[in-house]
Amino acid sequence: MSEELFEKLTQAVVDGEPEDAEALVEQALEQGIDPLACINQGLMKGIEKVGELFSDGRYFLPELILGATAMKAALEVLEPRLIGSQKREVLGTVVLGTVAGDQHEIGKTLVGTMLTANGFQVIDIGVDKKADDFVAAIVESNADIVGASALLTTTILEQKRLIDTVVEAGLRDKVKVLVGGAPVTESFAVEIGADGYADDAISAVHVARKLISAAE
Ligand code: B1M
Repeated sequence: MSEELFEKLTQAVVDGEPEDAEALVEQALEQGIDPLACINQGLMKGIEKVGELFSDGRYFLPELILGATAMKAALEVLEPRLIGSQKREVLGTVVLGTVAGDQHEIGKTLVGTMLTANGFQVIDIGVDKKADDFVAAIVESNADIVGASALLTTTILEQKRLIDTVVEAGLRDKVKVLVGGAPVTESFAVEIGADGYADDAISAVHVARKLISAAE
């Protein structure tokens, strides 16, 4: 039963149908299906397919935008369920954003949701943010971790620029740097001097926890 629903969810993203995607996740939640399973087994497959069709030249920018709109509509329904309502001890503060020149927000937002759900206070500064914007938010919030997302091979070097700017601001001993995004790899993270790398939202939580306990 849930397999069929996940397939429909995948298709709603591929077809760029936000209303269908929203209705399907509402149906899934009513049936007690795990919100994370809706993301991993339904929505992610859909957006990956959209990316493939775009790479193959069968989809163009409008279809890419529609696919993302459908995914975002479904995620907005799921997010409150992921976060829950109980008050917890705050594990640490994370400034999170997508780097300059990069408009991709879905993965960054999902990372923020999972961090929030797991006890972090997340200051989401949005997309297309310069290194200076991250640094200003770190200073303002006294953050423990800064997280930078990058989805384009042309923007991943902004993560290095962020680290350089954090060093120049004299904050490198105070804040840990976490990087991620589809083209980012563990070896790239090591090469630019980041403290942590995560390939998905769940591992971002594990890495953030390790970074906090290493700093204590
Ligand atoms: Co664009 N796009 N896009 N796009 N887009 C990609 C990234 C691409 C791979 C598609 C393709 O060609 N197959 C390609 C990049 C190629 C490259 O660089 N080598 C691409 C391109 C080319 C472009 C444009 C240049 C297209 C154009 O204009 N001609 C343009 C660039 C705009 C810009 O940013 N300046 C563009 C635009 C867009 C839209 C705006 C239309 C839309 C984004 C809408 C939005 O976010 N509001 C979009 C989309 C949707 C995609 C794809 C299809 C999906 C991205 C996504 O949301 N994935 C993408 C193809 C793909 O990735 N398969 C593609 C779902 C999301 C949950 O996964 O973001 O990977 P992801 O996040 C994961 C992990 O990476 C990780 O955890 C997340 C959850 O598991 N993670 C972190 C992410 N950030 C992290 C941070 C961390 C830790 C983990 O710590 C801080």
